Formats: sequence, structure tokens, C-alpha cells
Amino acid sequence: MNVNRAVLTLDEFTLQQLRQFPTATGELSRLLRDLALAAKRVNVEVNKAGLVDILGDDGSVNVQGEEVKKLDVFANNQFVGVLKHGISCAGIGSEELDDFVVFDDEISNNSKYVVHFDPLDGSGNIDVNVSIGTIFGVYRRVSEIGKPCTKEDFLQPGKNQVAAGYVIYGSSTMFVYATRRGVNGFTLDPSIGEFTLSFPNIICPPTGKFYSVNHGNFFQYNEGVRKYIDGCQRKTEATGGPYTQRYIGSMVADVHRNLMKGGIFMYPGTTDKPTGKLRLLYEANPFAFILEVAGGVATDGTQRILDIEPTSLHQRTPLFIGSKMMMEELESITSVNK
Ligand code: AHM
Ligand code: MG
Repeated sequence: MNVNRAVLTLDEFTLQQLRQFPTATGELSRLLRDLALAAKRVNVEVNKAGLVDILGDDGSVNVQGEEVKKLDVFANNQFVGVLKHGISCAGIGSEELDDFVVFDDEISNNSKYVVHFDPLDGSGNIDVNVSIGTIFGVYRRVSEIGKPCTKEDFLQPGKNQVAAGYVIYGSSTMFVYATRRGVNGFTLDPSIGEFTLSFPNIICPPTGKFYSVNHGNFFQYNEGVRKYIDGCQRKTEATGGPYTQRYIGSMVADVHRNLMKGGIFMYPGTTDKPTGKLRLLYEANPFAFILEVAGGVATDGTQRILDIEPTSLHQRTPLFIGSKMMMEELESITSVNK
């Protein structure tokens, strides 16, 4: 059998990156391998979701007061499990858990990283066979190695992330991750069970034609946001519209499309929920990091997402994220129309 050397697996890729840093320990590569392993397990269950009884509400309510689907619980257990039993992670924060989890065993206490993740974002879409995803952000801990990690490790601003990524369970399954060196996308090859490099060095086009926002909330947005959305629907002095509206209600899918094709995604605050819906630590920050590395921009309407000093695990933030020029158009309108 011929070996196709054009195919580079995620493990091979991270090892190649590692060799460029002679002092690197390989802990981040192992962490990414752990996350990819959990993602593969989740992928198997997501693919079976229409067939087996795992699909559906499990009757409990998560800390956000939202219905928990069984697959959310399954996915959370997979990610917690691989990170706890791996050697790279000292503790985690998860959308599905009320509080941070400090692993506090000998190996974990000697680990360099903590990880925030949303194990299965967009889970409201499971029942209708729409793409869903996992989102994660990795931080180097600030507490002393050798001891249990602390709250300060978990409450770092997003600019401190050393890596961030997402997995999209869609028409194909992809693992996309960023370090400061670049954003790379890997597609799962089910025949060998490996993520293989399919989109090297992803750059977000500086402008695009897509805008993604929940129009149902239009009259709850502030004047500046409404004016920008209006500008997305026709050409104005400040915008290059009309753009195409694409919003599926699954952030991983919506932002992935805009990252690849160019576009802007917005989840603004509303009169009912001034800080919007999305969570800073495990939804906004990872995507803000990825988009910035890819050349895009992410703000909460007034400041860079990655500069926000977090105060709690589940805090929410308005989010505007996407292609650089479209974000500049948004800022030119919203800054005079707060
Ligand atoms: P979830 O974490 O409960 O799945 O909610 C997050 C999801 C995002 O993926 C998506 O962008 C957003 O909720 C959609 O919300 P809405 O239906 O209010 O537009
Ligand atoms: Mg979520």
C-alpha cells in the first residue's frame, strides 16, 4: 500500500511544530491530542444521535437554567475524562459544570495548563440534525506548579490564551485550532480515525458577504447595532452592503463559515439581556483568539474581547466578531450611536 505523505495528521503536525522549539516540553501537543481524542468519541455519538436513545433531554437543568441534552452530558464527561487522566491539564472550567474543577492529583498538579470548554455548543440543534460544536481555550497557569491550580488560573483575560480551538460536527468533522503562530484546520478521516491537515494557515478574508445575527431580537438591540444591521441590508456610506444573512443558531457553524469565507457574526446585548447570551470564557474568548490570529477582530461593542478581565466562570458578554473591514464598518457606526 502506498503511503500518502501529503496527508499530515494532527499529531504529526503538532510534533513538527514542536521541533521548531527545542526547549518545548510537548505538553501542549499532548493536550491537543487529548482534546482530539475526546472529540472523536463525541463525534461517534453525535453521528449516532438520530438512531439511539442517547438523544433527548436528560431531565436535569444546567447552571445556566437551560435544558441539558444527554449528549451535552456525554460530551462533558469525555472532555473532563481525557483532561483529568492526561498529563497536561491541572483543572478545567466547563459550560456544563457549576464551578471550576481542580483535578488535584500528583500528575495534574504538575501540569502547566488549565482549559475552559463548552463541550457541545448549539445543542438545541441536535434534534434537527444541524452542525454543533465543541469550543476550547487553553491557558498557562499562573499559580505555582506542583500545587493544585487556583481561581486566578481560571480567571485570566483571553489574551493570555496559548491556544484555542473548536471542533465542528457537521457534514464533515473538523478540528480547528490556533496558537500565536497560526490557525490550522484538520478534517476527520473516518477511514483511519485521524484528523488530517486540510486547511493550513487559515486567514480570515478582510471582508466578506455574510452577516450573522438573530434578527428576531432586532428591536431589542441598541440604535447603533440596528443602524449597522440596516447597513448590512443595503449599501450605505459606511457599509458595503447588501450582504447575505446567514444565521443557523449554532455559533461554531456560523463563525466557522465567516472565518473561512469572510463575514461578521454578532450576538449583541438586548434590552432584556444587556450582556447578551454568549459566555466569555468558553465561547467568546476562544473564538476571539482564533479570529485575531487569522487577521480578524472581536469586540464586545466597546472593547477588545481578549482584554476583558473575567470575574466569574459563566459571565456573559455581547460579541461582535469577524472580518477586519466589516468590523471597522460596524465600529464606525456604533461608536457614534451607542
Ligand atoms: P448554548 O451554549 O446553550 O448552545 O447556546 C449558545 C448558542 C450559540 O451557538 C448560538 O450562536 C446562540 O446560542 C444562538 O442563540 P439564539 O437562539 O438566541 O440566537
Ligand atoms: Mg454554549
